[in-house]
Amino acid sequence: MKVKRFTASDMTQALREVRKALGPDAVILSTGRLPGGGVEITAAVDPTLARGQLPTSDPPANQTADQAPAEGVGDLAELTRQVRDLGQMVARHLVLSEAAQDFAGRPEVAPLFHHLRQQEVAPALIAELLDDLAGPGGGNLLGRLAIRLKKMLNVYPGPGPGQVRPLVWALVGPTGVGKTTTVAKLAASHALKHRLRVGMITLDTFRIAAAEQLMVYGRIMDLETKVAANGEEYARAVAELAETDLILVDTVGRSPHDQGNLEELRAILAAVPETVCHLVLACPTRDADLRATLESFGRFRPQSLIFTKLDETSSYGVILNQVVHSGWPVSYLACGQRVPDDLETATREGLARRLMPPRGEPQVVA
Ligand SMILES: Nc1nc2c(ncn2[C@@H]2O[C@H](COP(=O)(O)OP(=O)(O)OP(=O)(O)O)[C@@H](O)[C@H]2O)c(=O)[nH]1
Ligand SMILES: [Mg+2]
Repeated sequence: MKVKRFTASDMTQALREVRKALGPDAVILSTGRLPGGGVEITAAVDPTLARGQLPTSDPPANQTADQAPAEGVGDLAELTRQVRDLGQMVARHLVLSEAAQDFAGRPEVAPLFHHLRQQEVAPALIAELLDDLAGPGGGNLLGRLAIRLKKMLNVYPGPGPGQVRPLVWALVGPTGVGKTTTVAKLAASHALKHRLRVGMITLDTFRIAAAEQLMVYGRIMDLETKVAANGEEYARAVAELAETDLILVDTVGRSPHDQGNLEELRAILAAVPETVCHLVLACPTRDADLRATLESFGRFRPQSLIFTKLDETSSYGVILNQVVHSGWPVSYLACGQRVPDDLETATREGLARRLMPPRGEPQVVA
C-alpha cells in the first residue's frame, strides 16, 4: 500500500495530482482545508489492484481446482474485500462532497457535474472529465465533454482479419444476467444478418431445462446446437462444428464468490484453447459488485464486456467506470428481451451519447 499527501489550491487540482501520481484506483484517506488557503488530500493505492491489471484469481500453481483453500483463507479474502469496498465508499463520499463544493462554485460546469453524478460515474472520473473543461476561451462544453467521454470509452474491435475459423466465443458471467438470451441474439444476428455459418454449444447442464432453452433457439433458427457436460465433450462438440464460421458457447451462471465452481468452468473451457471469453454483466448492478465480478471472472481472461438490461436502468456510469478500471473494451449492449432485435454493437459514440445530458436539458454554454 503506497500512501502519499498532496496539497493544491483547490480540490480539483489536488485530485488531478492524486490521479497523476497514484492512478485512478487511488483511495482518498482524508481531505482538509489548509489554514493559509488551499486543500490537502492523503491518498493511498494498492499496487496489486491497479487499473487494467485485475487479479486473475488463478489458483496458485501448486493448488488444483478441486483443492479447497485452507480454512479461514476465504473468510479473510471476503473481509479484505468488504473493508476495501467500505474504504472506497467513504472515499467516494468525501471526494464527491469536496468536488461538489468546487464545481458548485463554477456555474458553467455545475449542471454537467450533477448529471454525471446522477449517471453514477466514479468521482475521480467526473473530476477528470470536467477538469478545465471550460478552458480560458469557454466554448462548446457539451462537445468537449462528448470528446472526452469517447476517448475514455473503449470498444471491442472484433476478430482481426485472417483469424482462424471457426471463431469460438464463450459467454461467461454471473447468474441471470442474460447469457443465454445474448447467445441467441448473437447467433441470430450473425446467421441472419451477416450470413455466417453459426453453431451453438451449451455447457449449462447444471440448471434444469437450461440446455433445452438454447436447443429451442437452435431449432427456431435452424442452427446446429450441442450440449457438453465436460471438457472432453466440449472439445468434441467444437470439432463437430468445424465447418461453421462462428461457434457460440453458453455457460452456466456462477456467483463471482463461488471460486470452486468458477474454476471448474475455467477448466472445461480450457479444453478448447482457442475459446475467446466475453464477460456478460447486467447494467443495473452496483458498481462495487461489478468490480468484484470483474476481478473474479478475470481468470477467464475475457476479451470484452457485454452489458445487458440497459432498458432496466437510466444510469450508465457503471459501464464507463468498469471499462476504465479494467481496461477491457465493450463489445455489445443488450437493451431488452427480444431476440434478436434488442442487441447492438457497442460504439464509442453510442456509449458516450448514453452518458451525455439528454437533448431537452438546458444547454450549458460558457
Ligand atoms: N430487460 C431485459 N431482460 C433481459 C435482457 N437480456 C436478458 N433478459 C432477461 O433476463 C432473464 C434471464 O436471461 P437468461 O438469458 O436466461 O440469463 P442467463 O445469464 O443465461 O441466466 P443463467 O443461465 O440462469 O445464469 C430472462 O428473463 C431474459 O429474458 C435485457 O437486455 N433486458
Ligand atoms: Mg443461461
